[in-house]
Amino acid sequence: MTRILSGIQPTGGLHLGNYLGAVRYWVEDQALGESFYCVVDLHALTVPRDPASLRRDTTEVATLLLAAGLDTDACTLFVQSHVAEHTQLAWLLECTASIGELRRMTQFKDKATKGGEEAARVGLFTYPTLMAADILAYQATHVPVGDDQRQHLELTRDLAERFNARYGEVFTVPEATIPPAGRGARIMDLQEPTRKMSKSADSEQGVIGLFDPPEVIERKFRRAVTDTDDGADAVRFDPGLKPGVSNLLAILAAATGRDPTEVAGEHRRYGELKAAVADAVIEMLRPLQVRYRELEADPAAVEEILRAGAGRARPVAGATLRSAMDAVGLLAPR
Ligand code: AQP
Repeated sequence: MTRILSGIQPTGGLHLGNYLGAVRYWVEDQALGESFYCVVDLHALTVPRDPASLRRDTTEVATLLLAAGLDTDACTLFVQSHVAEHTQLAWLLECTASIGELRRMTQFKDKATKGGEEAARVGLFTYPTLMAADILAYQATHVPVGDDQRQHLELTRDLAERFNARYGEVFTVPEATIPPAGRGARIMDLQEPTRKMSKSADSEQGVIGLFDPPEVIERKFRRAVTDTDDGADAVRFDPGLKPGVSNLLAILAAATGRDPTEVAGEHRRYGELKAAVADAVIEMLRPLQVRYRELEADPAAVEEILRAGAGRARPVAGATLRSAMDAVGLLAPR
């Protein structure tokens, strides 16, 4: 049976990369099997966060996921910290992972380097084991994520296999479902097309926010960094040699459900391509933005959905936690 699990951080300002790399697939695939989606608020604490903004962002992201099309008749939507089993299971996985393998996580290296490793929070280091617990607690078979999460998914698989080999079959070993390259797997920053579009980018100019109004989207695409040659064949999909143009083509392809090379054949000039991408993204985001405005008017309804979601998630995660505790020799509470 297909069991889907994925999560998103309430880090404020969800962007086009989050949507095209993950959220859109959550919506498309929510009815393929049993699906669980969570707002991973505990992960947000791995870097400094203002409590009021974390609270606000958690509701905002949940509302946005509903606006994007998650249907609670088809899937379970909840907040990670509302299901305590995640952190309990994370401890068992911390005692399965090694310091060496966590040290190899590139996301830790990137983020820890920014403020200096000595000052980095321990949670930033151990967060991949919590992510593994999020996934393994639901015996997920498939985890739809962007390409940047590939390494964390590999770690999750390794931990599941190691735990099963040591203590007996407890966990399903999950597969990452990553969009095809050039179709949303890794959307790049419009100003720095060799870096992924990210919530923590230094400047907002290269990041398309899901709430950006049409004129802002147009302006950001118009100013997108393209590559310097502007010959007749300048518009072509070649991420290695032409990262800026290829990113625009990948966004257009992902937004219109086509292939980036096919899309490239339809545009001769950068300006024309930029206008076409902006139009496609504006049209794609319009219904989401309209629906968001409707849903945000009733935060109590969203809170109720999250409460009910946690109620559905808890027994599933609880059953896995009890099996894992039993397997390692802990006296599982009756
Ligand atoms: N640029 C991207 N292209 C494609 N997919 C992406 N994702 C993130 N950025 C891109 C995918 O979105 C999902 C949710 O991401 P997240 O918020 O849980 O974590 P993140 O990867 O840390 O997101 P950011 O925006 O990059 O935040 P910061 O700046 O804090 O690191 C995941 O499935 C992710 O793959």
